[in-house]
Amino acid sequence: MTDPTPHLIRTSRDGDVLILTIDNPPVNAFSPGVPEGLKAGLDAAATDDTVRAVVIIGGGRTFIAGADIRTFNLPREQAPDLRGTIAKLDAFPKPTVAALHGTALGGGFELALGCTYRVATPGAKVGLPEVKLGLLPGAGGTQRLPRVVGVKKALDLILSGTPVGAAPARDLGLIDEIVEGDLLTGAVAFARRVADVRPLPRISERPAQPDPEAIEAARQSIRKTHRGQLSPQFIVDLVDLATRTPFNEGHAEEGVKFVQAKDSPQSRGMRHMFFAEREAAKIPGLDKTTPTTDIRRVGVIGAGTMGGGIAMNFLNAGIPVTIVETAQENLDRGLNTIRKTYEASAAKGRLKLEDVQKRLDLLTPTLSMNDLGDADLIIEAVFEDMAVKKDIFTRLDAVAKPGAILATNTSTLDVGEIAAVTSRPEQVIGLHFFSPANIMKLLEIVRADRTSDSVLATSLKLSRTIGKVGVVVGVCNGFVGNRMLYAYREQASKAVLEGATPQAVDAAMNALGLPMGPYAMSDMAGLDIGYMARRAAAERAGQPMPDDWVDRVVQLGRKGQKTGAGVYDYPDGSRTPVPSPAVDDLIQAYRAEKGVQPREATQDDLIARLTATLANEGARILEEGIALRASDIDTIYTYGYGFPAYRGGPMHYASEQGLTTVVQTLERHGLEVAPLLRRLAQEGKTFAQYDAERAKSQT
Ligand code: 3H9
Repeated sequence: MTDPTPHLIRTSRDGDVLILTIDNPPVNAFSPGVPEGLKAGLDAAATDDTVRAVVIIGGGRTFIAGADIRTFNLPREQAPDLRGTIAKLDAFPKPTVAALHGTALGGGFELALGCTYRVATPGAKVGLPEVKLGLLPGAGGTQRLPRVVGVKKALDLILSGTPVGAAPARDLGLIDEIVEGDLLTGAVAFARRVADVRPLPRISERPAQPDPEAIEAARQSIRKTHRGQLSPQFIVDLVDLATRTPFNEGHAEEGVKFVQAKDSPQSRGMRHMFFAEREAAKIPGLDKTTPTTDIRRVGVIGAGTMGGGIAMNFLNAGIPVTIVETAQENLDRGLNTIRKTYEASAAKGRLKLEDVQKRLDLLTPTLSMNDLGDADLIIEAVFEDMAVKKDIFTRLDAVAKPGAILATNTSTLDVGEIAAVTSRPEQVIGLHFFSPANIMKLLEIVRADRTSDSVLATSLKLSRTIGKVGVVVGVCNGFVGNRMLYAYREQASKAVLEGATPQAVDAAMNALGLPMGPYAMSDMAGLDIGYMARRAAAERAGQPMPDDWVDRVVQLGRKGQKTGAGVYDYPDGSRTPVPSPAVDDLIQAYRAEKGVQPREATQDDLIARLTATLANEGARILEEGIALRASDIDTIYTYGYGFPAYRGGPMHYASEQGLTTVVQTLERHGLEVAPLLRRLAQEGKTFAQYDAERAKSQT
């Protein structure tokens, strides 16, 4: 037989079994060319009497990792026909066996479910992660999965989007056999064993049992876990439908809902974030040949909340940590917090009890910086005071071994100025963790003017080792995230001065999808923290502190949740914010003093104003070269500041609104428009187009 599949599919034979190998690196996504190849292979096999069964397998590192996300913006007729390919498999007259390794995800796993049988390597994972892209499994997944695992488990798998390993998948009936040796050999042997089984056991022909309780529980749960999101609601409806209609009807409805979800701004936002996160790892000038250092031991200076949290990241990754404090009491307190945090995880079943001790055994507490001589990376995490940091770095320079990376966790200070006190400024970098540092996924990697490429590349690699999303930024006050936060808070404060209530501002941000508005957030973090940072910044600049009603709240001794009162009241130690009559009075008096006649602001206007402020500051950050791309800013704000991924980050959100509209909003509120933002608006462009043009000019 001549090769009927000249596309991204390789065709071969093992006796009476036809093998179709998908060859579309890096992850065998279902791109144009894959369906054509598979269909041609199946057509040829259907009419060839010497073929008794078909094996479909992925070349390279994985089976199909899903539909090709980049094709979702293509016109419908150009999109690869995944649903049609699976329909062909479902109707195929001979057994088909999907041989899975790596990650069979989304449309890839749906294709496997459309085959008659599935075999897998022990390390394979299968899953339907579409919900993480604001989508739903649109190639039969919502209809086939409940027919195999029941409604409850299907909802768990599809709503969480978390893949499962081969062994649990076999226990659930999703995989028929685990192949211990060579996958292809095992799959061909399996295909031969089932070649004569008739009727073919098609999943689409099985019934799905109704489970109204599970459906109701899922509806309740997604209101909390996926607040404001469209696709999880579709998923629950479709899984329910699988139990009430014949396969073809449910399948048709799934197709309609998939297109609706795919074309929604929510999915566009989440798809943007998927690629933004991956782009952040690509730094012009760095590549695979850039040398990196192995980080085998880490030193952390400071065992406070931040230092302790930072240390845990490395302990979790199996990297030993030496942690330094100035007084035994502080060291004991820090260690105790780390232990308690691990024990709490173990109590919740997230960590094995024996792992608690294993991780603690990797931690060496000390009161002497001299014990850091064997560390490959030392991270300073003491309070924000330039003099203190300079002193620490001078001493570190003397004790750290040659080649060690010296990092500061500063969130505001000039990393270059800190580096300049050492004899090795090229080895100094900012590693800005976000609190709680053991949980938050973001790591701002601050490149100072003399930081070496190797130190930068090592830091990026390390961010992945400890499960963080590292984004490279330049030096300025607050770097990217906090600088935008300052602008946002200042604007929120002005909105209140002009007439909005703090609770209306917070409610607007909640409606946008942020878990907390600026005031609930400041109260939780400690209202005095921003106050002290502003005071220190004003002192550094030799200027008086700008007048702000929020600072007057702090001056009343209302420092947030920790004092039972901040912008809100927290009666009886509660953490639920309650509007405060005292703060209302203070705001009214402040308005009167400033001669401001309060005007009510609508929720839409508050959202427009605050998001426009973020994009405006982001545009300045881009112009100054502090961030490499608008998408990096989106990654920072989504992973570090709770901006909902389904809005795609503040720069993407601004582009979705239309940059002209954003400019108009800024002008309406008397804000100075960043020149880059104005230019893009005039040219009718988006921030994504700006990123693409810049990337092109750099290659
Ligand atoms: C779907 O299937 C819809 C259907 O239900 C219905 C259709 C009708 N498409 O992450 P990595 C690229 S929705 C296009 O760095 P890893 C990625 O951008 C889809 N490109 O590697 C990167 O490119 P670059 C459901 C994709 O080893 C490169 O591959 N499936 C896709 O850390 C390497 O990726 C998913 O949601 C894709 N589907 O992780 C799975 N996937 O080198 C999404 C990856 O230019 N993918 N790329 O930066 C993943 O979760 C991870 O990529 C995976 C590998 C686990 C596969």
